[in-house]
Amino acid sequence: GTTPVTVTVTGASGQIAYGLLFRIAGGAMLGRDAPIRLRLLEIPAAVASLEGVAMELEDGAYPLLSSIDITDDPKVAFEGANIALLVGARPRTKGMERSDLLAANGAIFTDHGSAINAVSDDDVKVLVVGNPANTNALIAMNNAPDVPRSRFTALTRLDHNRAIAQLAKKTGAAAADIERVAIWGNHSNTQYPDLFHATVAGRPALEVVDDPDWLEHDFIPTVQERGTAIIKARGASSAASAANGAINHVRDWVRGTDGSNWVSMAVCSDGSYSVPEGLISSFPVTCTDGEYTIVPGLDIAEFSQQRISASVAELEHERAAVEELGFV
Ligand code: NAX
Repeated sequence: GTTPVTVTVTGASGQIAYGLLFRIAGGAMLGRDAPIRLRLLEIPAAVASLEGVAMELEDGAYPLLSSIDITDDPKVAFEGANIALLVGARPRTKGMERSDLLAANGAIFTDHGSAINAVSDDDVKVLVVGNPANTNALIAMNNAPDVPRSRFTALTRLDHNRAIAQLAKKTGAAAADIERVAIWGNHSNTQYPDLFHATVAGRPALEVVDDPDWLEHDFIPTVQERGTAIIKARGASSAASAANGAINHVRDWVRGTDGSNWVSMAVCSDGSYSVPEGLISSFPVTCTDGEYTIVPGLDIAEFSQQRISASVAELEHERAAVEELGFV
């Protein structure tokens, strides 16, 4: 179509956004036939820096980029949004307790959820990247009562891609030959990266690998702790890879997943796999016509069930904490 798609990005002068915006403008997220209107949100102190990012976006002379608006007002930023990428969040700083972090982010995502409810387009799709991503999405969702709950998602696609990369490395296969990896639970180090249904060039991954010790003591902790390993090596948290995961997530949600494959998205649970209804938890999903479906009917081994339950228990604790603070 020729009507521009309105894409809102929060935290737009941050490092993930810097890996995201130029690729969105180039068509990597919505395709080379979709003109884009960017609406970029920052806190007042970062607006000057955001003006510089907007200048660089202009300097790309992107054929698809029809306009760029920058603002520090959520009601302006989310106006008419079709796609909303909630990247901005309050990081944990020295001396901050966990409850301080939840409180600071609770205020942000309450505010952004109600702005989405008030001014976004009826078809808005929301992806929360800012941490704690699942619980921030839960807060935004609960503060947007007029938006269907299915429109609120959180990013676990980076974790999913990390799992594919580790399996590819172990087996010598190409990433493209790997299908049906899944991430369950929270985007945190309790997440469960699941290879029980994965295939490598059509063969069961765990048969190809044939190394239970690797699965339990190498693969799972490597994927769970990958974010920390990046911080150690780079002196900064994952940025370009997170941006890539976000682009993959929205692209597949809007344009559909491929054939027999699935992807991982944190979405509002309908009670599938005993994940309490209403939690934003990661599942394997397929996407068609702009809607995702949790992959039904998978056999979950006891090994997997224990790990899924542990991560879901963490999500329930987070929900209880933000309920107590009055955010949901
Ligand atoms: P940066 O600190 O570089 O950028 C965040 C930006 O958000 C800052 O420019 C800040 O001014 C802005 N911001 C803060 N509050 C805001 C508000 N109320 N409205 C609008 N903007 C606001 O962090 P970056 O590295 O870009 O990471 C962004 C978030 O992604 C963090 O919460 C980070 O923890 C999270 N991540 C999530 C990942 C995932 O897979 N779900 C992986 C990467 C990353 O750790």
